[in-house]
Amino acid sequence: MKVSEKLEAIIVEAKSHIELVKNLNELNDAKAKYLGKKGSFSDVMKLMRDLPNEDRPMFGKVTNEAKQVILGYIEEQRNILEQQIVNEKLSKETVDVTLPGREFTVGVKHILTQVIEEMEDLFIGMGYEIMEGPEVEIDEYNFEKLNLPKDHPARDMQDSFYITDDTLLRTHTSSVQVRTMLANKEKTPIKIICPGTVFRRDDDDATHSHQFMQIEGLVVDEKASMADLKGTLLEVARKMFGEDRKIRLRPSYFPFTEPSVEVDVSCHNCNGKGCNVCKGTGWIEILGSGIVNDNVLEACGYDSKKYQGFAFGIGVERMAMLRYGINDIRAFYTNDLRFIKQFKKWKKT
Ligand code: 2U9
Repeated sequence: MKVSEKLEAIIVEAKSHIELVKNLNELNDAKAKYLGKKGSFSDVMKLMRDLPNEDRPMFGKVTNEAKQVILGYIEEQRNILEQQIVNEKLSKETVDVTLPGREFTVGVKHILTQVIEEMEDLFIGMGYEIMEGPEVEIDEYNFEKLNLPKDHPARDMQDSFYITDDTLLRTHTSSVQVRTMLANKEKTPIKIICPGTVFRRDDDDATHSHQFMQIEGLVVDEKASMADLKGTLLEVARKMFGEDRKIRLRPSYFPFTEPSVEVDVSCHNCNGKGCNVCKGTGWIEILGSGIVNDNVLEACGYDSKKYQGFAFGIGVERMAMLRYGINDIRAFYTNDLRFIKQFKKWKKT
């Protein structure tokens, strides 16, 4: 058989073989069978040894051309097989657009944050500004400017965490009101609320915590009266406990206000008839307030003959406990998701 016929036979065989190859491994085997060291082409190349020198270039040329043809078949088949692999992968990875979407977790603001933000909205609507201040405070701003001189017995009402003789963890956010007045010296009106964390030495139990949150408010103007205070407190009570609520004021004592009052709201559970929430009285105590003591106005740089003010203090935890029927203050701080998640879908009724 002539060389050209041999090559032709190899090409025909290789073509039909390669076309039937089903995967890349088989394709590599086929390549070795025809073009490898021990393959069909090596056998043909051995014939070159017996050829006269002048015929060798032509021999080389034809065998090389035949080799290129087979390599072409191999590459063609490789493309087909690789495309098949891609197609198979794609068909397995198809997206079923009818499947329900994956639910992802949406966080919820802590209930104390929600209550604070709600109160902030209310007060911003009434023209108040929100002020913040440091949690580590000096004795002068936490007590002395608020008519609580050193060794005054009323300091016992707010057992404190002292850091040095003159610095402590603030026992109320009133120190922020003091700072605001000192920074504004007789500028009026002052109309602020001061939300924040406060600290008092206490044994923790279901109703006491050594750390809790307050929103305190202060208005100072030439005519900021008890009537203004009462109207403001009624807004707070209604915002927190419903539009039908009433309030009543009872005389009380705070060193920084004179006169001072304790504020009760008509029970939101029984509408004032008497139930276990209001202990049968129809009223629930929600906050303390009063007319700013003249000594405080003077100590903070305001002429008490010209200016008058009112102030109030709201315990945020207490407010939330009453509103949602929470009976253990520690639930706010232990971060049990079963507690926290309950306030996700709450809507005001
Ligand atoms: C200035 C002048 C007066 C703030 C006030 C209360 C009454 C009050 C309590 C409520 C519950 C504290 O969180 S609580 O335990 N607060 O009853 N706070 S008047 O009076 C001020 C504050 C600042 C310059």
